[in-house]
Formats: sequence, C-alpha cells, structure tokens
Amino acid sequence: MTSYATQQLESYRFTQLAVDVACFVCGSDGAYERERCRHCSAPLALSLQAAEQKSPPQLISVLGAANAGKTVFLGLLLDMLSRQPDQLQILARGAFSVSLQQATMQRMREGRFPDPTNTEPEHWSWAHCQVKFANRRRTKELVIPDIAGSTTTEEIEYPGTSPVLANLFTKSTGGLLLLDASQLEASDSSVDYWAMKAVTYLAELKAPRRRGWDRRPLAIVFTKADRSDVCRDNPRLFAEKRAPGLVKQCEQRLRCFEFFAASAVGASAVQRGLQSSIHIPLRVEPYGFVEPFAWLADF
Ligand SMILES: Nc1nc2c(ncn2[C@@H]2O[C@H](COP(=O)(O)OP(=O)(O)OP(=O)(O)O)[C@@H](O)[C@H]2O)c(=O)[nH]1
Ligand SMILES: [Mg+2]
Ligand SMILES: [Zn+2]
Repeated sequence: MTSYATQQLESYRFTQLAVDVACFVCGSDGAYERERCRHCSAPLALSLQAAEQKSPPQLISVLGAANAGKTVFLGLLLDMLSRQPDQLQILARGAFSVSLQQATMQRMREGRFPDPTNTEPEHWSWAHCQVKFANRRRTKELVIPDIAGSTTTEEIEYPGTSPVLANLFTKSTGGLLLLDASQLEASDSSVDYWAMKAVTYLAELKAPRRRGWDRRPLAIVFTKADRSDVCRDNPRLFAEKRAPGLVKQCEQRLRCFEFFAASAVGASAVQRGLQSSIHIPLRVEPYGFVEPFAWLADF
C-alpha cells in the first residue's frame, strides 16, 4: 500500500540567503557570505543601501603605506564631522558606518593609537555617509573604506595581486593619499618613492576615455604634521622640498591634486619597552582634517 503525506517545502528559507542585489564595489551578483561579499568582502548592508539610492554613492580610495596614519585620520575625521554643526556635515548610513569612528575614538580616549588594520579585506571597515555643505541643498553620498597599508603597497608594487583593491581603485571617483610627514622630515626618501609609485599606478589604471585618474581629484595629505612645523605652515612647499619626485609625477600625470597637512595630536610620546616601543597620543587635537575632505567632496 502506498501512503501519501503532505510535506511542506520550506524553500523560502533559501531565498532569505540569496540576496538579489549586486555588490556595490565589485558588481558580483548575490555572492554574499556572512554579510560580506565573497569576492571583495564589502558589507552586504552597503550594497543594499546603495541600491536604494537614486544615484549610486561615490567611492573614495584612501591610499597610504602601513603606519601612514589612515585609520587615525578617517576615524577622527568621521567622528568630528558627524558631531559638529560645521560648514560640512556628514550623516553615517548604517551601523557598520559608525564602527570605524567608534573604535578609533575609544582607543584614543584610552590614550592609545589604533592597532594596525588587518591585511584581510574581510576585516576592513567601510563608512557610507551623506555629506552636506552648509547653505547648499545638494548632498553627496560617499563610501570610504579603511584599507590596510601593506595590502596597498603589494598591489602598487605588483599590480593585480589584490583584485579587491584593483577593483576599488578603478571604481573610485577620487582619492586621499596619506603620507607620513615625520618620515619625510627625517629625510626618509622611501615615502617619496612610495608616493611616486602610487600616482603612476593610479594613472595607469584602465578607465573609460576622459574618466581616468588624470581627471579625478587626489588630496595628498601629510599626516603627523605635529612633527614638522614647515609641513604645517606650507604643505605645498614641504612637498617640493621633501617629496620632489611626487610633485613632478603629479604635475605630469594629474590635473586635480592639492597638498594638505594634518595631525591628530598636539604631541605624542614614545613608551619604550624591552622588545618594542609604542607611541602614545598626549593631547588629541585634530588639525587640518576637514580641509582635504571638503576639497575632495566638493568635486
Ligand atoms: N605624532 C603623530 N603620530 C600619529 C598621528 N597619526 C598617527 N600617528 C602614528 O602613526 C601610527 C599609525 O597610525 P594608523 O592610523 O594606525 O596608520 P595606518 O595608515 O592605518 O596603518 P595600517 O593600518 O597598518 O595601514 C599610530 O599608531 C601613531 O603612532 C598623528 O597625527 N601624529
Ligand atoms: Mg589602519
Ligand atoms: Zn564585491
């Protein structure tokens, strides 16, 4: 005897996992795993938010070697702009967009700088924010990832080693190039060479006609300017003196670039241990953070 039974198919459970939205960063379809894109590790929430916008947000690349000061710069900048009723305001979109500023501020309040950013893209923080200028109705949506410097260095030295970064740099509409002023002040020419490589890398990325990096804005920010008075007073002159290779690259290959100086602290100290030493922020006094971001966001 054959017995029949009704079995309810619960296939709706699978549809919950298959999210029907292309990744905002790499364009892959429905390739999500644990809330991150399987190909580029961009957060799923970011793609869902981007898909809801009338015009898609713009990606901003943040380039800099390891230890250049990217996490400190981004964390403090986002925190400042999201709290102060200033000329320029930002509104974070999605809880994931607040994590970077929260983690950075927590560390700085404890009297420590943040840890180096993990080299695996799945650990990178992303901020999606709405930017609003005072006295203007127009707003802008920007997406800014905090990338590990050593991964960027590898990609710049050996293009194609990080498809995630190649994709991100190709798709970005502008960039922040962060360079350690204290190293340049100490006549460490490796920073100038690094920056020259970064500019030539960007300029040679494939792009549609008239839409390459030669026409995209690049804000060049000398970080840790608390360690160099010359840099703080005149970042352009500092660049000409300490990073002449970079200046020449920019003049020959880019149309929109500008030099800025920024520092997160009034002073810092070094605590020496037996194995290693750590830098401690003494007074958190952000200087010159808003100008490069405002310049970039205004394009
Ligand atoms: N004096 C001074 N030191 C700074 C400043 N900003 C960052 N530093 C120092 O630079 C170190 C690196 O800063 P991060 O922001 O973590 O650098 P990063 O570019 O994110 O580095 P990766 O994550 O490894 O790519 C900090 O631990 C501090 O010692 C600053 O404004 N002034
Ligand atoms: Mg970092
Ligand atoms: Zn992706």
